Amino acid sequence: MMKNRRNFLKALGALTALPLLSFVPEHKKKGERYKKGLVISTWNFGLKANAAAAQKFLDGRKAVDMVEAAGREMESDLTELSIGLGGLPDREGHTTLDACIMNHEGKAGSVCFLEKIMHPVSVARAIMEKTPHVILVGEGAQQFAIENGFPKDGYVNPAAEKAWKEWLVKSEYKPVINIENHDTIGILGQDAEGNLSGACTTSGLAFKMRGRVGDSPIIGSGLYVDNEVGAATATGLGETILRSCSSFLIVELMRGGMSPQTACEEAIKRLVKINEHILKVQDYQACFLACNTSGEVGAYSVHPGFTYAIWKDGKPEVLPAKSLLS
Ligand code: SD4
Repeated sequence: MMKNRRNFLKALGALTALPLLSFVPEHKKKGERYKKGLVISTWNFGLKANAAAAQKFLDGRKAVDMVEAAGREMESDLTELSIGLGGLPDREGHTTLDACIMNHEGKAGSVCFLEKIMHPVSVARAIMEKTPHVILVGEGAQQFAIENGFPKDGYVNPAAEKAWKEWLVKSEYKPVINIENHDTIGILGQDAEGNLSGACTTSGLAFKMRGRVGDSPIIGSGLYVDNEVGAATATGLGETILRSCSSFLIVELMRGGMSPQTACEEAIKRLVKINEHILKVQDYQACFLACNTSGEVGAYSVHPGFTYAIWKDGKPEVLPAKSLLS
């Protein structure tokens, strides 16, 4: 009787262990963290940003330094129409900036609707490191930036001003997909200890309503990092991404066992579903980029045309992402 009971319990134990075993997340099965240096960022211009991050890696710096350097590199380019002070303005002619950063300890900082400050990504980092808060916006964010040594800068990009004046003629607001005026930069980096960080910086949608904030500075939408699992970032029409908390979703899907590629694909399908009553899928673009702790990478978008830059094992490359629609 006793022996039968023992056998029964043993069999039961084996049975219950089976499904558990089959649900061991992929990143745990592989075990090893990637430590040879990884930087991925959105769009072709990510190549330049990655080079700045790679230099930090080679100097022995942390992932958070790598991603911040990449963001700053793009913000310093005042000819860039979608990032930093050179970015296209809102419908009233003001360039307003959104950025965020998240490190391997789950600390995050974000700045929204910031005006006349050259390096929003560094302001976001200062918020993360020097305040008990996560997000500062507008006037308060600018005040914090100035108090923390970021100079006020009234630069106006003549090309952005000209485009705004042309837009004013019709004042038609149309979020255009892809085209060649690249977009937001989202950067994910992994350092020599295998730790992950991410950053995102943008001037947001061109000719947006004054005060509009997109997904890019919102932790969980435009960026998310969980050092146990992986990281994700987004670009595209922010409203679609905000409604679906995409970067957090991608990390959670990876936690459940999906590869970064499958997680990005699943998150795009979810985004399209969530937005189906609001927008026609032909009318917007959304794009995701992700990596896990083992250094595997995924990228996917709604429409073709999304590219990403990768720096891995010392090799820089730009690659096209697959897309849901053709
Ligand atoms: C926003 N996601 O403000 C940003 C813009 C962008 O591709 O990434 N466009 O909505």
